[in-house]
Amino acid sequence: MSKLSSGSRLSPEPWLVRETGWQHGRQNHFATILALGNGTIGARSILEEAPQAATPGTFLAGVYDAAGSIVDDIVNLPNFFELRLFVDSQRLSPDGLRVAAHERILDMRRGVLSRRTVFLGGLQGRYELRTERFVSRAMPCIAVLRAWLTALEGDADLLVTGDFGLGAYNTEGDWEGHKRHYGIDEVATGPRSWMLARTPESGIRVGYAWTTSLDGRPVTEPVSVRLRKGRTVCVTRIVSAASSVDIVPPADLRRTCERGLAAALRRGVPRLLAGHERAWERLWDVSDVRIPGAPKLEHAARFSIYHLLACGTAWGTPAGIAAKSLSGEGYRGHSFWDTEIYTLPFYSFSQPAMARQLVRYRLDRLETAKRSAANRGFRGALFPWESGRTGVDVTPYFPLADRSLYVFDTGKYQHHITADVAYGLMTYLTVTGDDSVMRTGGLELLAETARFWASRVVFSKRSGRYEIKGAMGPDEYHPDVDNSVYTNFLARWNLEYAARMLSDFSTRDAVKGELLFARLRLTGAELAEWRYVASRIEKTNPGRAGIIEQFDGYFKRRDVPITKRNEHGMPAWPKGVKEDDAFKTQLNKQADVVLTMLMFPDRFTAEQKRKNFEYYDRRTLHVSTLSACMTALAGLEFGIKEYALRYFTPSLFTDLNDVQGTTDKGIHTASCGGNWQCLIRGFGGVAIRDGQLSISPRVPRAWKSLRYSLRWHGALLRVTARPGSVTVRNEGKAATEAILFGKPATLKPARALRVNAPGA
Ligand code: IFM
Repeated sequence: MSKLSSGSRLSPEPWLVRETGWQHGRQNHFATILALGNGTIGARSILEEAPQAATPGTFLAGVYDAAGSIVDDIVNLPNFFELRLFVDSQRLSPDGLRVAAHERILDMRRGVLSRRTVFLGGLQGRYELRTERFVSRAMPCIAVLRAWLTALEGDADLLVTGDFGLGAYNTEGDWEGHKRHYGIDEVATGPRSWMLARTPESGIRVGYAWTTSLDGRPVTEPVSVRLRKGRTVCVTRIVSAASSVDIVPPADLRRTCERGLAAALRRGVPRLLAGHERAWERLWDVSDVRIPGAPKLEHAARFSIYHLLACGTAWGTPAGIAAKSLSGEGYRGHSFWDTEIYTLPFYSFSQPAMARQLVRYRLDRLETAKRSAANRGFRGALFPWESGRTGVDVTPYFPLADRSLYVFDTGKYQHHITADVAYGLMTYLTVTGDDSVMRTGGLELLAETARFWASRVVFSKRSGRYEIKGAMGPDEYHPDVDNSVYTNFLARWNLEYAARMLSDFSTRDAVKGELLFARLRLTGAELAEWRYVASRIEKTNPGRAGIIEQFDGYFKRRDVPITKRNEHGMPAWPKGVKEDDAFKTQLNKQADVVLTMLMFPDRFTAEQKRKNFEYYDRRTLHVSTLSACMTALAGLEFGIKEYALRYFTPSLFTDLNDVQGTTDKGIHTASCGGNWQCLIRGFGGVAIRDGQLSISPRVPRAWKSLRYSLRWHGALLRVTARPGSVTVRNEGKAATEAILFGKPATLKPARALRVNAPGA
């Protein structure tokens, strides 16, 4: 048993997330927030006995299937953390026994979930069950569960089976019913059991190898033992799981799983645990954020970061990060613009190897995006609004009574995803300086996304400008609109950036440039065309009193005041308007104009930012968890602090407090990434100005300080921001330039530099 569970070295509270007391109705919320993962394996933390109505979730990154469903689902696989323990013939579970005490603790620092439950009932009164589990951060395919059972009041008969249910199913998509996305090809039980499964539609192979032991002896078939009063027995399960997404050729899958299991058994649980803890320690060393004067905020911030780390991987698994990470079936495990605009800044600044993998996920799907553009009659590449295994758009649709198909508007109109993907590439490149991605597909991606926009715009004789018709910005209440500000800005940026990067490349290396241009059938004239189109894309309409119209005709829609707030301090839905009718109004799900100003701060004046922020705040319901974090960040960057604080706290507690009521389906990773941006960009004052790192913190007095680390072009920078000053220590090997409170500074290796805020 680890030191933590024995209670001798309890981690300090700021690292713990607790479930105290058994609440049947909240079990799926806790299953999400206590979820474990290493980026390759994700496991929802339902109780080991899988009580009724629990929604288990065991996922391997990249394993999707569409059999029985309209689009890819991330496959819900057998839950290897399930335990079948029977005491005096009764299943040890809250379904049949009373729960006298129950607590689970996720130690975010170590990525370990521990549990203590005292059951009441059966013949001999009280039984104590303690468990500890982790998904190894050091070995991508390994998961470990240990359970200790003690009969507290008298002897009891214990029956342990070594197996777990092999019949998991997916439930996302109400109208499709339960879906079993794999069939078992082979299964063998013994001291070392294994199973091989296959997904029917996508043909992915999945393998597990595992052992279950009771006090060190393998459980090959159900074992009965007499449990003496006060004596503790220990059940250990070690699992090795992998899929053909990673293991090529798939024929090696069984061997790979067995080899993984053998290696884990050789190490033994204490060493596996120690290696796992060290790996988490290394991640936290760079990714942790400290707010000494605001422990509750620090705790919630750490929670966001924990979940970002739990779904990130640098192991090369060819998968993206899903909107709900690997912690639930929500959104069927699909990736959205959430990756590039919300989470990639965290990974780029904190775990660049994980960021690189996300960039690769898109680069590797460029050909599919090109086909998708062609299918819709455009040139270049159109990235999918929802992306799964192949990069084909997997936005759901469903059949209507008249046999037509209802396709979600989001997939039809949110073409801004294509520019978001290019923007994500820029973020990664600017922060890490790793231009190898440009030479291995990045430049091509920029060229094809620019081509898409050049063919997506239409020339208006009336205005003499290029327009983007039939689009949808991030505000999903207004589909099929013309000249969405966010879309137009991003398209313009995409065209300009692609032209600049490609012409810089060919200027730097004429020979390689020529080869690249030839391969892409690209000419200087095409770059000039992109620049021309970009300079003439319909400008935002600064209508009444400098307020920018979110899209053509927005001002003509009904203006409905938001007057009430809910218990989380978020706007309450105005009476008399149905959600389906929101498109007829100026009510927003999230504020596109504010987000645009945040992404292109230099294109707007301070007054424009304030006015537009206030105008749209009065009309934005923040129904998406992607909204509050960005609004808080905009509030900080635009100097409207009172708003920033109003939205920052509810956003930080999105999943801990289940602010939107959807956390049972999985963690909102975009919100986690947005919270990190709010802390580091907003309060920590980190910005990129003309490719340079700039740090001008805005730390509230009550926080005393904000401490964080950044990776910037390979250097590791430790930042201590205080109200009125910033100290940066460069732990890299080379000097690095930065702008601190507006002043250029050289950060020398192994030295700390302190700069005071002007006037401090
Ligand atoms: O990408 C988001 C979208 O902006 C709002 N609905 C949820 C999606 C996934 O998080």
